[in-house]
Amino acid sequence: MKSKQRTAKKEPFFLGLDSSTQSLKATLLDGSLNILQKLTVNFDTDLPGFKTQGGVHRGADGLTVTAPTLMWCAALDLLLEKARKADWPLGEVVAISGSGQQHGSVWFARGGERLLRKLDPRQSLERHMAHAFSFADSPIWMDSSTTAQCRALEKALGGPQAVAALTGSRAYERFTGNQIAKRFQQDPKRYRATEHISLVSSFVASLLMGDYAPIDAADGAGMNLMNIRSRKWAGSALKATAPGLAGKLGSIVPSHAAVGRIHQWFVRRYGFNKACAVIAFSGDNPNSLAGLRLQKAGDVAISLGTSDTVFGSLAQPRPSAEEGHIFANPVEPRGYMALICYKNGSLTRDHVRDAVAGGSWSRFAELVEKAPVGNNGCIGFFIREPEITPPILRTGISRFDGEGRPLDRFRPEVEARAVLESQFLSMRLHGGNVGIHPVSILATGGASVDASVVRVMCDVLGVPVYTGDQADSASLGAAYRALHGWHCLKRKKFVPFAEVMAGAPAFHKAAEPDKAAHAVYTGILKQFAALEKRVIEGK
Ligand code: XUL
Repeated sequence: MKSKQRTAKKEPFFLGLDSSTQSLKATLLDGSLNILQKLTVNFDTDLPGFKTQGGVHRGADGLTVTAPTLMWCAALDLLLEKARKADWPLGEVVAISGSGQQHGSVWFARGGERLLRKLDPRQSLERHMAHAFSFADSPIWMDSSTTAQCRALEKALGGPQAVAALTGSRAYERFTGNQIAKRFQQDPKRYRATEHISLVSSFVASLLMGDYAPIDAADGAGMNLMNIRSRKWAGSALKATAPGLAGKLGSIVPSHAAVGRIHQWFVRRYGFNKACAVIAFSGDNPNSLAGLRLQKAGDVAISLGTSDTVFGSLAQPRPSAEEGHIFANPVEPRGYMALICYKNGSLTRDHVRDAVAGGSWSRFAELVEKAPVGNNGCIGFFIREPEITPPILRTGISRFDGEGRPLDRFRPEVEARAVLESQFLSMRLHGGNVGIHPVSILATGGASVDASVVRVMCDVLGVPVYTGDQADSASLGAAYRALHGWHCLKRKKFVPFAEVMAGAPAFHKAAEPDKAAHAVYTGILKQFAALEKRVIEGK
């Protein structure tokens, strides 16, 4: 830390927190967008008393997954303790924002608000909040125990597409509303004794400000309860979920809103400045969008990992019951973001690479080069894992020749090219279906360093591809949003995110599309969609 320089300039600092599944992280940023320091509390190893594995407890039914809420209180204390020991300039932090794993919920008992307001600096957060909750465990995004409640919501609102059109996604097991419906049905008495329900994001903000923090629109979109267009609670969804819910959820605010000032507890214990603003916390995916600076409609990231994820900003969403999610955009109050996820990502690409190229990426790239762009119309569907985009439950590889006739196998070079073309054609097709029309792509994740992967991605999608992994993008995005919210607060109006990000380091351009190759893929897309339909239907 350049402490001399700091004292001379009195530079403002910004703090981004990320309460994720396995850890609580912090990123310290200065006003010139430099990342100064990072810190992590790992739940399993730093807080072993809570006996979590990967930050969670799994139920005996194999479907229920929760986390102990008090662990998150203890983690915040420990993280700030580490920051103080590391001499972070907490007194000069002018704004804090944060990220929370999406969909998880925190259940406050009656009297919760009073406890928050009277946080006692002589006590740890864990001790002070020991009796604050009506349920000691928070259901989180890995929980898949609410299928019955999902079907009931869809039935009440007129089917999956109607739920998607209203809330941005069809009913999903992990979405908070369905988790709330389950708890109400299983334990109506405790539900009624619940004063307030927060998301993980708004919960951490509530601790910091010592009051119930509102839910922000971007994370609120992951509940199946918010009208995705008006960004207000959808009355029909609330009614179908549980009685008296509006009063337990509080209001929804834009993600850049300042929701309060830091509570005395943090001033007294850790030396924060009492003027430090708390900017609305949001979900991890919206924060990653901010961390990767996908700020204009058409800015898209493709993360190539165990699963592949496509997400980005868009102006005109097309919510779909079959594909992905539409959330409110965290940095553009009228905008949207979309997210689609594929189960078949790197493991599937690696499987084909192993089969045709003996495990070597360079040999695989040579094979891809050998086959013509568009593979003479040969198309394959590589379903190693049951796929969610689109839903294809039956695993296996389906191959077709240029006339749409099934084939048992492709030549190695055709097979190598087919797996890449198929994955990116699918992103073009299904991304387009929900309104993702890329203007530029940021490729991240392990496979984004492979030249043949980037080449095919670039030509199929037809826009420049940039690379540059941004580690801890959710925590960094939270720090960026703290800075953004602070500028909006200071100037008493919405300031475009791009304006405050102007000095951020540029990403590296890795590929420009080849127009002729892109035209070949445009010509194939219809046939790809028709064959995919056959694979889904098992014909
Ligand atoms: C998104 C989702 C996960 C969680 C945890 O819908 O369930 O990405 O946000 O990371």
